[in-house]
Amino acid sequence: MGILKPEIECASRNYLKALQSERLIKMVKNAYENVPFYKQKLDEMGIFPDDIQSIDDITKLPFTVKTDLRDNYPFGLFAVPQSELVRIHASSGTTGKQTVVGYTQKDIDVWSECAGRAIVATGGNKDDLVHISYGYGLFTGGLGLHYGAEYIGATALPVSTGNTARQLQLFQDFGSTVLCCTPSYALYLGEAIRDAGISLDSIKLRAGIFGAEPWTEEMRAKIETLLGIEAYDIYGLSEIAGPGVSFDCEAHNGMHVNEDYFYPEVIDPETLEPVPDGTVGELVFTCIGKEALPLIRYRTRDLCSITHEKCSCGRTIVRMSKPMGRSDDMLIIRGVNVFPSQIEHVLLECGMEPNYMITVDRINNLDTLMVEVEVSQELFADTIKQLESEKKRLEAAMQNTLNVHAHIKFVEYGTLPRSEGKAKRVIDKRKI
Ligand code: DLL
Repeated sequence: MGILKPEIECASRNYLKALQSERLIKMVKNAYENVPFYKQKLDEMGIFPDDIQSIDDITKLPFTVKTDLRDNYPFGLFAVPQSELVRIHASSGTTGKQTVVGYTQKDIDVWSECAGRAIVATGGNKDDLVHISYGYGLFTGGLGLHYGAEYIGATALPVSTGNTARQLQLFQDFGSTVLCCTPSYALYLGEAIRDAGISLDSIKLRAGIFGAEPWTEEMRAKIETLLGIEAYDIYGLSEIAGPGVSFDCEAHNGMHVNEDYFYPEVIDPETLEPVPDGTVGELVFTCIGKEALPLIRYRTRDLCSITHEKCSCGRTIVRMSKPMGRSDDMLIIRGVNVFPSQIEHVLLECGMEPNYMITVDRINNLDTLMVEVEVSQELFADTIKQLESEKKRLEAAMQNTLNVHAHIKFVEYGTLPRSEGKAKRVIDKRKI
């Protein structure tokens, strides 16, 4: 498969380290001189830009968290005046003010290149018609992949989300080759193709670039079958750039971090100390190649591990494992930590449909966990006795993996809400 920038993506570790050191020194200076928040923080800690001589000095620097962005809403952490910005994006999150991010022209170029690397890693080139069904707007998904597609000279098709019938029509009429959207929407599009009786031979899709939410390997297999494509993961967050912070290659064995621009660390979220390769912890990024928003050691809340081992695809840049969830998505049920992705894993492993809804409640001071899952038409037609035994099998599998009891409730196919963007799969009534 293709590699857009082999001189970086396959560079020696020494070369990368030298580049990162040079860029870190420059960015810390920029942050110190142009962002009063960082000047104050570093002054308080008695650290000065000159103390940073190489990338290894990064651990001397303070962390940045989401509330720092919110406290300095909207433009307080920007290192350039608004006249230097060419774009603003924002992410809504579930609570509080929007998190606002800005880009200079150079930042947009960097981000487009990173998204371009992700498309090229799927075998993408100028002959591709990149069908973008991520949302366009303040969300970074749509425009991120759009600029990535144009960067490599492919044809961008800015369909955005929604109007599923039109999406299918365009697949057939325009011959889209690469689909970009959330994995939950990809699944929905796949189901829609199947339900409409459209033959996979009549569409030209060959690859999909899916991200913006956690998804399991089982979900990947399901989407690949429904759409007749190879599915690639893509990771990113608006604070750091958007989609393309890291991306999947043909090995599908972790996502390659564009570490020449976004330097990753994994820390223990309790002690805040870096953990060794292979150990799961919280992912932290430093934007060593950005001008407008030079975030230092930004705590993503995403939980994963990293490895510096060379990949079979030839790339040497660090790989991160699929984020299993965010520390703030983790449910604590009767004291046991449960991630929605574990529930998805069990359901798909047991042959169920990946359409489910998790409801957590507290009844008589006891937490309860209910998983509604859609069943296929065939299963729904089964006798009550058969359904009951299927339910028992699932509940046992859940207990095994989660170590807590999950009550399974079967619902008819097509009755749970479908998502065009990030799927909402958890209702926690305990907070209400
Ligand atoms: O979701 C950017 C994006 C757009 C990424 C399109 C990929 C594709 P935010 O809205 O700021 O940005 O949300 C970022 O989404 O911290 C993760 O928790 C989660 N996330 C993003 N990609 C993945 C992925 C965009 N591939 C937050 N796997 C991140 C798991 C993901 N979680």
